Amino acid sequence: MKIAKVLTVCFIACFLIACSSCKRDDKSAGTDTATQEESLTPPDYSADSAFAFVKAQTDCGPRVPNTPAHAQCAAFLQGKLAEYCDTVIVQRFDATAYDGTVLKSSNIIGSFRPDNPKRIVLASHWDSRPWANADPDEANREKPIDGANDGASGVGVLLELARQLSLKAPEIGIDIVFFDAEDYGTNGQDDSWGLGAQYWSHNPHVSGYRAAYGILLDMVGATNARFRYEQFSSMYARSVLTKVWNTAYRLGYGQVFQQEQAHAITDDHYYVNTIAGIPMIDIIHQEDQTGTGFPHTWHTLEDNINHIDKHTLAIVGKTLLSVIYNEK
Ligand code: AHN
Ligand code: ZN
Repeated sequence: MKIAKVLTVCFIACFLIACSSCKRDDKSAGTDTATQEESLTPPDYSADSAFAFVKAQTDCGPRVPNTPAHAQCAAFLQGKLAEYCDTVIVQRFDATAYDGTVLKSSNIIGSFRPDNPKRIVLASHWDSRPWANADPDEANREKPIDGANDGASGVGVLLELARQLSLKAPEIGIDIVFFDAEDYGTNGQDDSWGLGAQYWSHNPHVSGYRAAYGILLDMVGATNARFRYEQFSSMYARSVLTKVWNTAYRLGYGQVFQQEQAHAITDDHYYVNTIAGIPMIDIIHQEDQTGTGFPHTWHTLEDNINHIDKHTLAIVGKTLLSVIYNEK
C-alpha cells in the first residue's frame, strides 16, 4: 500500500516536471513570429475619445490648404497638443503643388520628454484632399473630401494617445508630427504627395533631430480595416514592422494586423526614410478588391465620419501605446 502511494506520487511528480519542461522548450524554441510569445494586457485607451477627436476634425469641414476650415483645424490641433504634450512647435512653410499652387502649410509637432535622446516619432497627415476624384459620381469629382479616414483617423488616434501619455508619462521621448500637404498629389507624379513630410525631412523641427524609429498612420479608422506589411516599410524598417505586428498579435489583434506582404505606397514615411534617414513604417489600410488599392471610400465623398469605426481606432491606439510603454 505504502509503496504504491510512493510510486503514485513519484509518477505524478515526474509527469509534472516533464510537462513544465515541455512548456519551457516551447518558449525557448525562439522564432521571431509572434505566435509563441506571451500575451499582453492592453493599456488604457478610450475608443470614444479617439472617435470624438476624429469628428472634431471633420466638423471643421474639408481641411484643404488655403481655406478657413484648414486654419480652424490647425488651431484645434495646436491647442490639443499644447494641452497634452510638454512642448509644441508649429512649422509654417509654403509648399508648391504640382500644379503651381502655393499651399500655405503647417506641420504641427507635439513632444514628450523633449530632452531624452532615446525617441520615437509618430506621424499622420492632417490635411484632406481637395478633390473626390475617385468618386463613382462624376459630378462629385471636383469637390473636396472630409477625409475622415484619409487624414483625420490617424490624427484622432494620436490625439487620444497624447492624452493617455499626459496621464502616464512614457520613459522614452515621443514626438507626434501632424504633416500638412500630403494629399494634394496627382497620379503618376510620386513626389507630388507628402509635401509636408518632404519639408520636415529636410528641415526637422529641432536641428540635428534623431529618432530610433518612426510609425506613420494612414487610413486607420475603417470598419473591417486590415493592415499588412507595406513594401517600403519592409525595405527600410523591417524590425519596426516585426515589433509592431508582434505587439498587435500579443494583444489579440492578429486579424487586423495581418502578417502578410502588401504593395509599396509613396506616403509620408517614404520621405522620412529616404531624406531624414529615420526608419519609419506605414500602418496603412490597403485593399486588393477595390481597383484603387485602398478602401472603397478612398478619395470619394463617402470618406466621412459615417464610415469610421471606433474599435479600429482603439486597436491601433492600444498597439502603439503598448509599443511605447515597452520601450526603455
Ligand atoms: C500615391 O497614391 C502615390 N500615394 C498615396 C498616398 C496617400 C494619399 N495616402 C493617402 N492619400
Ligand atoms: Zn488621400
